[in-house]
Amino acid sequence: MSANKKVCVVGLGYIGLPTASLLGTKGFSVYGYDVSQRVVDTINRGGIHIVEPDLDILVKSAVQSGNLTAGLEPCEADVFIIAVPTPFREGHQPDVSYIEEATKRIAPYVKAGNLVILESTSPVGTTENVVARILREAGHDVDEDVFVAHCPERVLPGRILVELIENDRLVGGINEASTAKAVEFYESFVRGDVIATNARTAELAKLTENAFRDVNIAFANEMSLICDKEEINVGELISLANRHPRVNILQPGPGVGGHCIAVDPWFIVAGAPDLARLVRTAREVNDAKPGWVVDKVKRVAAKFHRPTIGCLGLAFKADVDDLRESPALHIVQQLIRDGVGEILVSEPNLEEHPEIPLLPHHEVIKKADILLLLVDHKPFRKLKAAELKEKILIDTRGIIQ
Ligand code: SAJ
Repeated sequence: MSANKKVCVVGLGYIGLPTASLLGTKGFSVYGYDVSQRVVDTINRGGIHIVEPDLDILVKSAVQSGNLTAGLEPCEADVFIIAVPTPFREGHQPDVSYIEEATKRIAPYVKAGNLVILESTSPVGTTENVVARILREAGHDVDEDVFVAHCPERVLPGRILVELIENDRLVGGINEASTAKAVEFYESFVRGDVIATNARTAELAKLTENAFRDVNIAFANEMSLICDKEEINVGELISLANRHPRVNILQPGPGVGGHCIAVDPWFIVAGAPDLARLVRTAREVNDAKPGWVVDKVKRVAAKFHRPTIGCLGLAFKADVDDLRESPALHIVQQLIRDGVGEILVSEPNLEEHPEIPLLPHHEVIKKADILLLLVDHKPFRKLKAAELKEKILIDTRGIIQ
């Protein structure tokens, strides 16, 4: 597929905006469609509304070159990329309403020969039963002249721009012609391998990747509870076990957060509730970890008369400002709600939080009786056990030596 093709990216969030700006600097003419006036205005000014390394430079250059514009209505294009959220509803049931709405909105602009790609992480069957179905209902011949494929995004927040180019991509069409069209499109800008499959396999492969990571972290978190009981250092334990050539255990923490790993495994469970026993249990183990941390802090705090508890970190993981599903945030809010001492908080990646006052970390450390390390942000990784020896340290990430 040659450059100068027109691409309409639907949803300018964590995946859509980096993808749109990248394509804009690779010679495509890109139009980003989003429902938020604020997002559209920010991008058209060459600015960004999310934090991601180097994204500001890329968006600015794509906008200044005239290859990226944004608006509140879809437009005609050769390729449509849907990159909208797929959260879950009550009972951990997948919510594909954003995909439905996005497909309905673009349907009047789709023409014969166009390629429609779903990048949003989706339950098995969504590409066929939601996207292709809605296009069919709108009168398009998706078996003949409109091509529909799933190409799940697989980029790690914090490394999005690198991984968009370098990662291998899975491309699964609803038929062979759709797969071939989508492979040709991704091969025009991806350096990793572009691997052809069908839509359902691509959907489940993406869910499987995140569920695998969740299960591995759940194992580490379970070992951390066992080590706490046995008075064994879990970090040392895991690093010793990982010396085995076929063992690779991830790190325990205060729980698993973010909008991907804490969500996507539930889509597997929802599709096969009787079969996905391990996947469900891993989610439960990881979801129980914040409560365990709160209980541990309470047990330690009970030895003081109204202690000052210094909490280091609020984000869902290191070196991001993203608070979605953040276990650190849940823990801090619970400690505040339960009136466990005086809570002081530092989050170096945020200027402010609407409910929780933030302080510089050296101030929090200085005043704290109990220091609760929740996120392994860069400035916290520099802390040494020797300089904190006056404090009672609860290091949920095991980074302070
Ligand atoms: N975490 C641990 N221990 C670890 C690793 C992570 O407790 O050893 C925690 C983190 O602190 C965080 C959560 O897990 O709370 C998730 O963080 P993450 O860095 O593992 O993953 P995400 O959610 O930022 O991105 C994942 C990635 N998936 C995989 O690595 C298989 C990314 O490639 C996907 O594109 C992304 O989900 C997505 O969008 O689905």
